[in-house]
Amino acid sequence: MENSKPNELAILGGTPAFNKKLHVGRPNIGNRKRLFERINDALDQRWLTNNGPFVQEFERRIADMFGVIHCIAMCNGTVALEIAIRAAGLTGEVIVPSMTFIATAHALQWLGITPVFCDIDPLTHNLGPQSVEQLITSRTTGIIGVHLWGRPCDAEALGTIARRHNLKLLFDAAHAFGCSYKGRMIGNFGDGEVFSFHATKFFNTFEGGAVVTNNDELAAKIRLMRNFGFAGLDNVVSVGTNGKMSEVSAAMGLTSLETMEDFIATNYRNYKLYQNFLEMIPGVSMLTYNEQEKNNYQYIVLEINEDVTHLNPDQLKDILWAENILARRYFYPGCHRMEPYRSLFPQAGLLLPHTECLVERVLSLPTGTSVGPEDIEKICEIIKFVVKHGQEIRERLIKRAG
Ligand code: T4K
Repeated sequence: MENSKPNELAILGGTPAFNKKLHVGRPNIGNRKRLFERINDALDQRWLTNNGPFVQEFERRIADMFGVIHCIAMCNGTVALEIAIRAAGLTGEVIVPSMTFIATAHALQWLGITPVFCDIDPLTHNLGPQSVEQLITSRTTGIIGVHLWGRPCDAEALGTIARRHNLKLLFDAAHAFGCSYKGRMIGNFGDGEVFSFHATKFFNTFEGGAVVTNNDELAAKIRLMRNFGFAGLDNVVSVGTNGKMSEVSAAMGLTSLETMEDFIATNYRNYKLYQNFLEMIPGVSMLTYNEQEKNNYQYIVLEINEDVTHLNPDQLKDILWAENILARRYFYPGCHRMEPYRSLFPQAGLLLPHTECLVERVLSLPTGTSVGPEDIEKICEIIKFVVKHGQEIRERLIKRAG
């Protein structure tokens, strides 16, 4: 784009750079033949759900892979969170970040528990342990850390705080499947951790999720809750819900496991390419992963410094969308600024300065197996060009708006 002019941008009347839409979270698909074989098998066996053979195999494989005792597969990550929260006995108030997908807060609210929003560390984007401790009251029963973007929380510090105050500690590990913290796989921390296998995650089961834990008692409770509290055919021993994973989802999960390392390798390749092409663009910094740990590299996250780029993430997003690059503002505007929390806790933002600042700066870019090296080079060239001409483009966008 060396000799291009701003009016060649699609948002200013030019032709979009891409014919196909590039999504954040386009599903990775494993070996179709193996998937269809498994689905055929399930159909032949006429066993479609309720702790079927594929679900059991899927659970065993995950537990073995991460060195965790129990894996309980679920229909999705949100229900897995709700069940884990209820089984862990959380009530009253639970401390969570606001910088997360809305499901983390909703799972609590759904159960009549008050989510108390805690600020993040601006460097890690995860719960700041000190801020957590300041929010503990006599009503607090637990902490839910979120390993945002797959980068682990400071599980050690949070564990110390939880023990000191006799609180339960859960982790929303929706982004952190296949990641490690201090050399140990995510899944082994706190009282339990929750994965999401939604279609948009690098590893998917169409819809799906799981709770993993090393606590036998908690696992037993979760298994009961997943299936209405049934302990035998006609024997219901406690309240439960329907959190069961279907055999089709487990078949997809088992098939995805076979190519999971390839998915990660592609994400890593993309991550390094983005890093290479985006470095030196003033005002744009890319979130990095600690390469000493295991990472899934599924999110490419930019932090935009508007003072330098002259364009805010929203304007940049609109410019990219016009080119068919469907960048996302995950997790704008923060849970505390969404309903019902905005109305319930109108002052929450006062305690969340880092969250409020960060949600105004971040932008996620497309990656995964449907994004190739040439796509990334082109995306980065556009970003470079847009930032170079930021002031002029901003003025033209403002003029155009009215
Ligand atoms: N905790 C955290 C921290 C989470 O991030 C999530 C989920 C959860 C808990 C809850 O887990 P689940 O109950 O979902 O298992 C997505 C996902 O719906 C959600 O799973 C995910 N986090 C969140 C970060 O992103 P959106 O708002 O991006 O919308 P969605 O699903 O319509 O799709 C996004 C883009 O992906 C679209 O532009 C199109 C593309 N797409 C989507 C689907 C579903 C495809 O190309 N193919 C597809 O099949 O929420």
